[in-house]
Amino acid sequence: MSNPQTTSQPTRLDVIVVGAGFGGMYAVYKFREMGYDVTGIEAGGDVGGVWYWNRYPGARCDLMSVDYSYGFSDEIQQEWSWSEQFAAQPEILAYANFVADRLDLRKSFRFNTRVTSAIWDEAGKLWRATTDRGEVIEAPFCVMSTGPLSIPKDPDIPGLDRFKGQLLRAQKWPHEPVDFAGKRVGIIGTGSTGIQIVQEVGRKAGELFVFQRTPSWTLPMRNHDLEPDYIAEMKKHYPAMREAMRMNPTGGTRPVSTRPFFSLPPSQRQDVMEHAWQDGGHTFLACFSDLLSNQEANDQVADFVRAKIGQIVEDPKAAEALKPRGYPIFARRPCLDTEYYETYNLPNVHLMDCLTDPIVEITETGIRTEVGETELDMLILATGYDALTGALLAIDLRGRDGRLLRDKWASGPRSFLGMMVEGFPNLFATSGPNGPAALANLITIAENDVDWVANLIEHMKAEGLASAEVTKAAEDRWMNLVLALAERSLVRKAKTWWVGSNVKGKPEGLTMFVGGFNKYREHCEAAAASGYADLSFEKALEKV
Ligand code: NA7
Repeated sequence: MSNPQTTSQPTRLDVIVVGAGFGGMYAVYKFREMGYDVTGIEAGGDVGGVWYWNRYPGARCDLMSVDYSYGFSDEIQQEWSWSEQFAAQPEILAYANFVADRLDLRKSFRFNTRVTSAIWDEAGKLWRATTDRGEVIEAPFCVMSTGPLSIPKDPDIPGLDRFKGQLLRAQKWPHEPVDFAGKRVGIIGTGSTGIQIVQEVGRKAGELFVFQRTPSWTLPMRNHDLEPDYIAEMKKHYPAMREAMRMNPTGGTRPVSTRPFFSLPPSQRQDVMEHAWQDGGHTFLACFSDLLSNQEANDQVADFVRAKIGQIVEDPKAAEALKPRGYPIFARRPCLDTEYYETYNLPNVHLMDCLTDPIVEITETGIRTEVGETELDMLILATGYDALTGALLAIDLRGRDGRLLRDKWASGPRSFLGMMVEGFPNLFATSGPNGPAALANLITIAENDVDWVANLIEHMKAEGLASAEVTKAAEDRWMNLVLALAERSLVRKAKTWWVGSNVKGKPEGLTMFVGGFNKYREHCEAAAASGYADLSFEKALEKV
């Protein structure tokens, strides 16, 4: 690989990979192992993707650590041992670094470099990517592993740039420790990120003011250390476990129930819900099959969880404000917490209910709501992301005939399997917006997608094909399926980043594949088994 200086001559590769999160890391490894000249381009300073940036206190994955890890290398899964059931960000980042060291990945990446444009050259049958360092890189294949959560979104509140105190963004957290002791800290946002921060910072700050607009559903995580015996057992059975994950709608090991809620008598339902609450994690979803399709069943679980909130939070007014209403439980990403609700029983933690007293502006010294101003030394933004499509659309991506992806997706993302877009030959996305994306284990999806793309490229090489493009008919067929399944899911009923409603002007709609990872994988396999009948190919002048 030539050096990463600005050059006037384009660098020629076989494959460009964008992103050094878990998808991009595996993609670079896979293509390198296959003998291709591949380089990964990453805006961050090192590997890890979202886990490189999200260093806020309390950052933790809400998937079990043994699930949220690579299965492609038995050496790696045997050598690495997780310390907790749900790993914290430092351990996940350490894992990403371990993998990068173990596979010597960094030599194939350019860090601190952002791809600003990628343009299909029809004559050369290649992608020409430009970076913010002025480099031009050409390759027949371009793989976007840009991640569903990589473009932070500031709140649209006037005055943000006026604040004279310390402003902290959860998604771009400083690498140095932040001291909250004795400080008046405000936080805007109570999604998964805000909840993780509140339960941590509430115990450290002088005063914590939580500006909550929509209360989230959150369930006890019940995290714990992993015992050596458990880890040894896992390692013994990793191959079977990974196979089970591939068969599972979540892409993880948690079993999925086949028992509808109302198939049990009321007292047994109550017992099962109590067990799920005590067990922690996403056990509710392992207990009932229809919580995302049967509104009545969903309502009963929602009532159960609201009652729990009322039992934990001592101040009745705060308890009421913390109870989510008006949208189904699990239709927003269900958060997992550790004594989040208990945090509101601390005398220094104050819930600021923005539904009854909306934020008007951010001032030099704090936050002004309709009722008055709260003075702050520090303000934390946990206001989410321009998710799923944000990172792809941030790049000036032009396909055949100069067609812009932004134009094609003006009414929402459309693709085949979340991986290929009609009009954009040889461009691939891993964990793309029309696959299972946020609804299943992203590492399982990324491995599936990278393998699928790798197999396609091998097929093209064997057949002497220069370009592959999904047909419009196949893309339409996939999107019809995605949208028909979405129509039946309660997930579309909440206003969230899952449906794009958190970003002003973004087209709204549930465009993820809600049929489960296992079904998604079957569709991917069928597409390959058909000899890629959904794609049109062009012959190569010379083999790649
Ligand atoms: P989320 O889940 O999108 O949460 C963002 C939060 O920020 C949410 O509570 C929003 O309230 C709040 N927000 C955004 N803008 C405003 C304004 N202007 N005023 C008040 N509150 C605001 O992002 P997270 O980072 O927490 O989680 C993203 C994913 O990461 C999560 O689902 C997991 O998969 C991991 P709103 O709901 O819009 O009323």
